[in-house]
Amino acid sequence: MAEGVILKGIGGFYYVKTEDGIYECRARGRFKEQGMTPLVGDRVEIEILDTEPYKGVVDEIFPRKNTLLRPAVANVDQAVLVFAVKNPDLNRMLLDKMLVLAEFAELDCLICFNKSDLDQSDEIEDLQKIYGAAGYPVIRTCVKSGEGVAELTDLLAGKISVFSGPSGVGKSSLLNAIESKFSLETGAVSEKIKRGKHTTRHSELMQLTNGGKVVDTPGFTSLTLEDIDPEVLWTLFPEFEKYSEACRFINCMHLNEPDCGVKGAVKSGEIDEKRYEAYDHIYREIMTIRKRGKR
Ligand SMILES: Nc1nc2c(ncn2[C@@H]2O[C@H](COP(=O)(O)OP(=O)(O)O)[C@@H](O)[C@H]2O)c(=O)[nH]1
Ligand SMILES: [Mg+2]
Ligand SMILES: [Zn+2]
Repeated sequence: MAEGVILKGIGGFYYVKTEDGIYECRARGRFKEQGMTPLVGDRVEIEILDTEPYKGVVDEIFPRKNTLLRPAVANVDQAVLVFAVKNPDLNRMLLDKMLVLAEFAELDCLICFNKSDLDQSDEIEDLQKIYGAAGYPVIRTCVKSGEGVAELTDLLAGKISVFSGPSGVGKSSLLNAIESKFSLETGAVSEKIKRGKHTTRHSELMQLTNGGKVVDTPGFTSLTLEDIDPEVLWTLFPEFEKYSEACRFINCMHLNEPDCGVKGAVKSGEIDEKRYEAYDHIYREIMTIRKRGKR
């Protein structure tokens, strides 16, 4: 017996990394009977069948900390949200939506503002203040100069991370800068769409030298916005919490209520206006989707 982590699953074989090496494993038939599919990221116990070459059987799947649907990965420790300030332009609404979904999935987030070489007006400095105040670690990176790459690498050590963010922000470039052995495809969006659209992709955990593991497929989905109860949406904006103590109403949603501590903090500049706007916007979006669903 040995314990390990599934790095890759393909055609009914699971590649399990253990202390002595990577075992090619089948899974016990009873998993299928139980409707259970081993996932990349699963911590498992295997029975060793052979060591020349390494072959085994997945015997037990340990309880999962979480499960993402797309990419299908278990036990993700953090989402690295990568955005650029320019090329493509920063889409803060998308960033805030991704943060809300990650908070809802109880996934830790790390925000990475890449392409700092294109940041002519010190926008990243302001963003570091805003998102730092919300409690998120924020780093500034540049693949061209190497700025922040070592810092990012350190933050990935020993964890399973998914990289997420719009196309073209430099996710693959950053990973290549972290581990030169990766040689992931990078480049203009239009070029990438042309290539192999129909090739089926199996997610895989790429191993970093420092013990970190990164999912090779960008994105994270487990839930959608309409799964979120609009009444608790505001709790997914961590920086609202302390100001909500000053609200007159205990069930204040910080929208139209009088004497609202959160709106007061927006007015005084303590809460970033755009973060509040994102809250208001997402709230209305959830309400619209829910009303449409009821008809
Ligand atoms: N100026 C600049 N360009 C970058 C930087 N990082 C990546 N790029 C470029 O941005 C484009 C998209 O990068 P890619 O890694 O494919 O983005 P992905 O779609 O997020 O994986 C490529 O042409 C990269 O060379 C950076 O820090 N600065
Ligand atoms: Mg990419
Ligand atoms: Zn309030």
